[in-house]
Amino acid sequence: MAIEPTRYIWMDGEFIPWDEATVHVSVHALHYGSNAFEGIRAYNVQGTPAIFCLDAHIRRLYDSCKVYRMEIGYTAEQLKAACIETVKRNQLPAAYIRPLVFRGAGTIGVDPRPCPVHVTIFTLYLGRYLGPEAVEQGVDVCVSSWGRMALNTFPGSAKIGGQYINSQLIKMEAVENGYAEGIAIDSNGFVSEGSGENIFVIRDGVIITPPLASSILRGITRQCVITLAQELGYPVREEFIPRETLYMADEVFFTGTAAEVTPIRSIDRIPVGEGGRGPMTKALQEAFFAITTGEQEDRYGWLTPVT
Ligand code: PPE
Repeated sequence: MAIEPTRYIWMDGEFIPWDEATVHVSVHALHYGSNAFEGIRAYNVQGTPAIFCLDAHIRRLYDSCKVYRMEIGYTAEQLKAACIETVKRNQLPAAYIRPLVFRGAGTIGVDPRPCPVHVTIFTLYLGRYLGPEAVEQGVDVCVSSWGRMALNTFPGSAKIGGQYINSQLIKMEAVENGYAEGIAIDSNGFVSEGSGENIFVIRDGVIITPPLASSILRGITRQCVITLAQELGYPVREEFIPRETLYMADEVFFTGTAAEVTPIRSIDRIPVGEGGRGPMTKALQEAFFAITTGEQEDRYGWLTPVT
């Protein structure tokens, strides 16, 4: 997604013009990947922007920072208010919000603790992540030759910039080979997730998704989809998933803030089910989009209106 500048960026407590939100080349995060971030959507809900799962995203940001000993100098309430205000000031009807906590300039050396912690939030317009037709037609993906990091190498459920170097390898390889996305295998040989999405597999009406112990990010859309599946009466289980389960599935789909609910229509050129979007995936998408468009009531309190 190409970045189209918006007007204001929140940086360390103040709104500044887009072009002024710069850093020095010596910042620790640039050298060592020491940053935590979130990707949050604001949907256009019947004409008013509303931020999706703001509390859960801000909570995860604090969780990620805690693991890496980054002290955020603001309360969660302050950061939530800043996200709301950034969308408002940029007059966006819908947006992708990117809060970023990073280690600034101070020392050169691996230990980040002498470096100050900065917090910034910018917003962008964002359309469909995996292409405009992806949500209806589904995407063609591969199993990556790059594995997801082992549990004792990186904390997979912390959303840390440096860890996305692994995602970059997965994504580049997939795109170079003509696929929309790659699926990583965990260090025990089980299915983990896409470079920027969680994965769900359906067979005989049962939905399965990898557990946190498969080095996945604790996806917020993943949790929403589990909730909606349960409401629809679909059995959902968190289970270790062997690779071949992907090829034998009736339906497979990705979830993520950017990807939303995206069907997978083929894996390694093997069609998934009939090779398009399956009926349960469609029902889950409809339930999801009914909330994000405001067609149905926000019965789980997922939306924070920007007023
Ligand atoms: N796994 C990974 C590795 C991941 O990056 C994401 C989000 C997810 C799962 C889904 O998590 P959630 O958004 O909470 O449902 N990826 C974000 C960044 C994508 C990007 O290209 O940047 C996102 O979707 O915003």
